[in-house]
Amino acid sequence: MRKRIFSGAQPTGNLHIGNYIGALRNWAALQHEYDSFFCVVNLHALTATQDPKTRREKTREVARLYLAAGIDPKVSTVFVQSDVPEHTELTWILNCVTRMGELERMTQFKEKARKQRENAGVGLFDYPVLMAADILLYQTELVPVGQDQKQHLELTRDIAMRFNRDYGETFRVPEPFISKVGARILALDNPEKKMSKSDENVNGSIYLTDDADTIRRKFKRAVTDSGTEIRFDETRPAITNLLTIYQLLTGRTREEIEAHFEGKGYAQLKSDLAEATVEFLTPFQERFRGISDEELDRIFAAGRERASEVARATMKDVRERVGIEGARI
Ligand code: AQP
Repeated sequence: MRKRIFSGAQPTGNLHIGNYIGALRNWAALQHEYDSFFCVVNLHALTATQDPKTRREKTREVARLYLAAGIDPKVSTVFVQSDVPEHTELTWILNCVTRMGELERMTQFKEKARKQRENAGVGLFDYPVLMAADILLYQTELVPVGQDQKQHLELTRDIAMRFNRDYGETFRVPEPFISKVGARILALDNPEKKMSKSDENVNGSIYLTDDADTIRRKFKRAVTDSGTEIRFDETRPAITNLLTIYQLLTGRTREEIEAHFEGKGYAQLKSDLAEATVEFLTPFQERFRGISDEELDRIFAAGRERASEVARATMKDVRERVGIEGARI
């Protein structure tokens, strides 16, 4: 039996190269080694303001981006979260073993709630429990995510261990898979924060659907550090961020890259990085556009069937463990 991985992205906006480098790229690489489940987490997207039509369209767009990134639906299970109602059922049960204090400590909630002020919803607060349900439902061993999801993963592990302790061995306790390089791609306009879909300033992110001119313009405007040398240096986050994107999109080593840019200026780095990104995204976007609606419908239907099979088996066990299997004595 192959070990299992689960991961997902929210269809809340345009996926950016941070999502690709921190998550999708690893999913595509790991899928041949693991029994893989990749979900478009549209129930998570309900925590953000979005009209239903856009949410529907973005759900399909995100799945197309998974496929364009190399996720092979013949190898991996690709599905939509709301197609498998066990996600919400398990969330309720896990809510009852999760502490308020644990959720209050989640930094993503604190940051997002600060932006939404008094309008922050209960769903936003409960987001990490839905995420725990997503993962535990599939008896997941490994969760490939970006650095920003590490805290949520730790909470998922705590919830699984507490449930297992209280009700008996039920869930596998998952491990995070966070790559050493590229797990936190920074915003181009502000290297103090991560590249983010929900960022109001679109110039901070390179979206996977951006055209060549937009990519060139955004990199040209990117913030740099003081100094002139072009090398990987943690004390200079803006340049290191640009070099990391270059490294991961071209597959060149750090040594090769530093040698290539020796004696050159920031303008050259930005221009070479823009061309490397265009070169990477051109075939990516062709694949994205080449996926028909019919093909996507077939992928979702097959994904729903396979995901439901696993989810139902876990929920049957969970219901029995907690004593809510109904009057079927
Ligand atoms: N800047 C990033 N660098 C590396 N990885 C990242 N991820 C997100 N931002 C970066 C990873 O992408 C996966 C999907 O993200 P998500 O849909 O769960 O959304 P998120 O983590 O909340 O971050 P986003 O995409 O910027 O969205 P918003 O702005 O809505 O919060 C995850 O594995 C994530 O770690």
